[in-house]
Formats: sequence, C-alpha cells, structure tokens
Amino acid sequence: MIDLYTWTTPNGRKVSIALEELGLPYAAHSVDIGKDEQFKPDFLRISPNNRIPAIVDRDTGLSLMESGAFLIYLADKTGRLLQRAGEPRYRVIEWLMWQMGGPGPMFGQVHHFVKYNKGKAPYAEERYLKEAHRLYGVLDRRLAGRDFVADEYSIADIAIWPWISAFEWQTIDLNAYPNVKRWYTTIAKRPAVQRGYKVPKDVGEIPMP
Ligand SMILES: N[C@@H](CCC(=O)N[C@@H](CS)C(=O)NCC(=O)O)C(=O)O
Repeated sequence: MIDLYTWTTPNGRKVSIALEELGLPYAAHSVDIGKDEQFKPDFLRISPNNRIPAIVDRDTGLSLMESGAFLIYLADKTGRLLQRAGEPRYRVIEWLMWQMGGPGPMFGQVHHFVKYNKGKAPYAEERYLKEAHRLYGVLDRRLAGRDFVADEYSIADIAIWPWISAFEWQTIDLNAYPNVKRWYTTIAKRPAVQRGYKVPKDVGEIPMP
C-alpha cells in the first residue's frame, strides 16, 4: 500500500496516474497548497522541500519526495513502465528528466505569470511563453512518427502529459503542435489516466483540444 500526498496539480496527477496504470493499491491524502498545508510539520517530515507530491511505501517504510524519483521507484517496484536496463531505460529517464527540468518549472512560471498574474510582468510573460513554445516544439519533433516519447508508453509520458493537459492555461493552441495533439488525445482516453486525473478530487473533465 502506498500513501500518496498530493493536490490537484500536474505534479500531483502524474503520480496518481502512474499508480492507477500500475494497479498499485494506494491511499490519496490531500495537501491543499492553496491553504499552505505543504508547510505543516507532519508533511515536512515526508517532503523536506515542502512540495507535493510525496509518497510513503507502507511495505518498506520508505518515504520519498520529488515525483521523478518516485516514479522510477514505483516502476522498478512493479517492473512496468520503465525497462530494467540498457538504452531503453535511459531513454525513458532522459525524457523524464526533460519534464522535471523543462515543462515542470517553465510551464509552472507560465501559469503564474500568464494565467494568475497577467499584465503584471510583461518581461516574465514573454520569457516563459517563449520557453513554453520552444518546449512544445521539442516535444512535437520528438513525437513525429512515434507513439510515445521513448520506445513504449512509460513514466516519461505519464510525467509530461499532465503538464500538457493545462494547455489552455498556457494559451497554447495544440493544433500548432499536431504530434503533441495526437499523443495527448490518445493518452487522455486511457481509463487509468481518466481515474488518476481526478485524484485527490474531481475538479472537472480532462481538457480536450
Ligand atoms: N520537482 C518537484 C516539484 C513539486 C512542485 O513544484 N509542487 C508544487 C505543486 S505542482 C507545490 O507543491 N507547490 C507548493 C508551493 O509552491 O509552496 C516534483 O516534481 O515533485
């Protein structure tokens, strides 16, 4: 049994989607970051960086912060969504790290400046939107002629997908990125993705282009 500490954000959803895909039993615990619950001392013990998501594996007692780290852990625990060795494994980790260092922090800034604080910082809006378009371009080129970012559907797709699901917040027209659009809509139809999207609570349907 996995305890998942999460909220209704892309970083949270990538873990609930992975848990649903892997069929691992889990209990979701809400950490409302709008109410600063991520700063409570109990949560700090599990997530020293005060950020969701985090997990505790009751089988092993291991607690982990940083979704990239525990997506690898969960995949290794089950032997699924990440190959055991060789180039295919590192290709998945490569694109997982691309999400952790690229779309995660950059799209997060787009949400901050373009959706929530529009008009307050034109330089930041321009900078992060330009970076978002560059990253969408990278992903679109990667997906040209292929179904998934690595060899098979993997934790890398699962990590990237929830960030693309906020394309409306990012003012991105997915028609400009046809390979991303095809990949996004295919993954959106997976039952595990639809279930994981609504954890820890249902705040609406998956946005479709
Ligand atoms: N690299 C971290 C990022 C986690 C992160 O930024 N989480 C956000 C929500 S998506 C958060 O907890 N924000 C709370 C805050 O800014 O205080 C991961 O992937 O786990």
